[in-house]
Formats: sequence, C-alpha cells, structure tokens
Amino acid sequence: MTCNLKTALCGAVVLAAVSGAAPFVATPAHAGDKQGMAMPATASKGPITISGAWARPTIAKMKITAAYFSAAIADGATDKLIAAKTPVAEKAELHQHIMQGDVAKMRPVDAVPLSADHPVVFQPGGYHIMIMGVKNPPLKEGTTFPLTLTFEKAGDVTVTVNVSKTGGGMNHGTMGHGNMDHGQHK
Ligand SMILES: [Cu+2]
Repeated sequence: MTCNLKTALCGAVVLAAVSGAAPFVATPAHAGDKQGMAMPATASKGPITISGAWARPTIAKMKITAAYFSAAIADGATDKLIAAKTPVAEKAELHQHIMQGDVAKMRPVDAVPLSADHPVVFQPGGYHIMIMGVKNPPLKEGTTFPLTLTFEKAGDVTVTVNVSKTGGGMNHGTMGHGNMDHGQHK
C-alpha cells in the first residue's frame, strides 16, 4: 500500500506516450494521390505502383497501338488488373502475346494477377494494353496520354503514357513469357 504514488506516475507516463503517438497514426497517408497535376510517369494507389508507361506511336490513319508498363505491388498484397481505358481511344483491352511454333499471336485476357512475388511487366512480346480506335490519329512520338488501369481491389489507377518508339531505353529483351499459366480461380 506504499507504492501507489510510484505506480500512478508510471501509469501516467505510459499513457502520455501512447496518446502522444496517436495523432501520427490518424494522419492520412495518401492525401497526395491525385492524378493529373504533374502528369507523373509513375502512378501509385494503395499498394500498387505503375511505372515506365509507354506506347508506340501510330502513323497516318493507323488507329491501333499497344501500351506497356511495369506493375508492382507491396509485400503481402495481391490484386488483379481487370480492365483499361483511355480517353484517346474507343477501346483498350488486356492482351497477351503467345508463341505458337514460330507464329506470334495475341489474345485478350480477362485479368492479370499481381503479387509481390509476381510483379507484372507489360512489354512487347508479352502482356500489353491493346489500344483500338484511336480517336485522333496519329499518336505522335513525344506526346503523352492518360491510361486508366482498373484493379479488382485498388480500383482505378491513372498513369501518363509516353508515346515513344523504344519505351525510353527500357530493355526487357531477355525476359521470357513462354509458358506462364494464368488460370483463374474465381
Ligand atoms: Cu494485342
């Protein structure tokens, strides 16, 4: 019964430390997620980061092109890219290139799964966003346009796409996508 004062002091110190930390926890972490201000080449939302977005220029009246980028997600999180759209074209579809013997073919895919162990690189010869029905062709080299990627959990992420013949020097030439299995488990 003689140590009440000490105990009470100790308790008060702990309480002060806990309540002192609380305002930091309450601060919104992503107040600056707005798109379209500085036209970033990298965009992120929640655990997802999209970077290095580029698309091939079109020539003359060509109304079709493809966009590429890297999609990464934080450790422990998973999501699925399920759709794409852009105001510069009527349609944007998720596509995958596959080799059948010596013939490169492409086909639409419903969804592209994303996890920290399995970041996805959209690149020539693999996954790409097929952009169809370009409204004001040509899409000239050196210009940019917005591309909105829709994720199952994170929702829409809009990234600025650089129109470029080379993708700004990114070199993923040695990566193979030959036999990836993307079976869906809904
Ligand atoms: Cu395609």
